[in-house]
Amino acid sequence: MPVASLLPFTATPNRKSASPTSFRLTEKFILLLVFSGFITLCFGAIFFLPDSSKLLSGVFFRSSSVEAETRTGTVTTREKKKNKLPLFVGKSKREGNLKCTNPLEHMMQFSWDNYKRYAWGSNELRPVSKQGHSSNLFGSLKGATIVDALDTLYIMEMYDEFEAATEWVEMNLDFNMNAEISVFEVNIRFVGGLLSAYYLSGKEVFRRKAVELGEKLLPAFKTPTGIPWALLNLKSGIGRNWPWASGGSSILAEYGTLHLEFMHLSELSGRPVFAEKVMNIRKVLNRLDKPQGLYPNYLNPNSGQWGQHHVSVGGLGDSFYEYLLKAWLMSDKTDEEGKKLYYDALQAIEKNLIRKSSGGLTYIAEWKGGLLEHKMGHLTCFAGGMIALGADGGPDDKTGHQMELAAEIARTCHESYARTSMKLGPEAFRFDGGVEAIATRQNEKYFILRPEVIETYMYMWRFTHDPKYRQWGWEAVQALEKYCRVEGGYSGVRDVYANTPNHDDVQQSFYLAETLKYLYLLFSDDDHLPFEHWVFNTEAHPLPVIKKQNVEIANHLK
Ligand code: DMJ
Repeated sequence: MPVASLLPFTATPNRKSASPTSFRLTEKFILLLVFSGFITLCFGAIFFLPDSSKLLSGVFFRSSSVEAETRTGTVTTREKKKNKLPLFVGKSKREGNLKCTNPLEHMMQFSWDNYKRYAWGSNELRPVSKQGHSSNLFGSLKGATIVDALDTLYIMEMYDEFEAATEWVEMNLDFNMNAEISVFEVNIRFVGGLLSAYYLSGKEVFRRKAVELGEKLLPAFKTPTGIPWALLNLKSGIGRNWPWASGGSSILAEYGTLHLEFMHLSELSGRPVFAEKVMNIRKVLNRLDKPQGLYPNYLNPNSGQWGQHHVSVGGLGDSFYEYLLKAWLMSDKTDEEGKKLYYDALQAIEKNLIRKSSGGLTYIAEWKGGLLEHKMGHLTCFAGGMIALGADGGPDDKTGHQMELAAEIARTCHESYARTSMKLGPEAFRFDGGVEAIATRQNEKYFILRPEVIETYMYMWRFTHDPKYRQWGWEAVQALEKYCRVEGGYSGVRDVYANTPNHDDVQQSFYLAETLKYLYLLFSDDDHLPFEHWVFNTEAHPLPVIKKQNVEIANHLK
């Protein structure tokens, strides 16, 4: 409807008798009034917006020039076009009725509210059937989503929700139970989540609970070699390994992903035992021969010998490599051994596992007794971020080369999303039988809200400020909204190549801990949890760098 037709006098008989000039003046006056009212409203809205929403109007989604020191030199770039990302319309208590809301906060709010409504205290939410869900990873431990989400709530300034979660931890989080748990999963989600919540909020309850849980995990290390069991009964202290693991072995990505949390447990408790346990794992590994410089996924905790020679930078191997690099970074670059182990391992991975497809896509294959399986897992996609994070510390000035490699892996992982109907990536994709970056087996076509691809976009954005990483992140947001959002939360899907989603009915706790947090950070300023001060554990829980001077002071006081 034209504006003029809204004006009350347009149909009055007087209009006909008045001179054209006087009419134009009256119309102009009323139009002026309408416009000035509109402008006043807009300014008012900006003043009353919460800070995080103001970010959206130019800072959160940068639309101005970006000055940055990137891995390829100091550059001043202007983002090519104004970021025209759509805004959500939300009505949460923080948002009021304003249209400008942060979409990631909105998604977090939706995931959290539904978990709270239908599954409060359970480990995870079933968003379709609207009830609680628990996998056997946590035994009868409770509240995985609450503990995993604590820091994301805090970082997104959802303080009321953070308080409710804190109260639940104080009143209900109990480790004194006859529960057989996965040491790795409980460490990365519960210990990691509690440590981050402590460092962000300073609330003593989180420190206390983290140390208490750390102590409960110590019996897992009672093996002839000190390589921990995968599973542990928290009450009896009896451990064992996964029945499916080669020759009763422990798994590289499990026993190799305790280091960051255990170093912090020693920091916070003043008890060296935690650090000693993880440093001993290094010693055992250092004594072993590595085939082609690679680390097999299976290691027998009784004999200290490798099991099957399977090597992977995805499932069963992934976060072991991540923690070598991050151990060095988290030690304020004093852990020289961690540094050497990481760069040596990366060199062996490049030589033996990294390949380029005929279509020009770089991928990381799996290695089975010397033979390559040309398959890359969604889990492996975290490696783009890891290689970018380590790019400027390696020997022989390889920064440029490693940044290129990281960018190529990010591109391949983006392709694995782009080549599906839903624009979400499959669990594993292949580079054989005439396909590239596509899942060919039905049981590899699912997407369970995993974070690794977005994690890599976030690191790549921080180091390059190439706007394509935000664009790719935004594509993922749109796909999540379209295919994974259901009435009661967000759900995984069984086949990303189908046209309509078949939901798996699980809202994984890492969706709140990692996927939404990395998306939020992808669209935040670089000084939000800056990398000089924070290292993310493998569940995206930020842990502070232990500063050199503190270590020196502590040593001096001994
Ligand atoms: C998370 O629990 C962690 O990122 C872990 O290292 C690997 N798998 C999931 C998410 O995909």
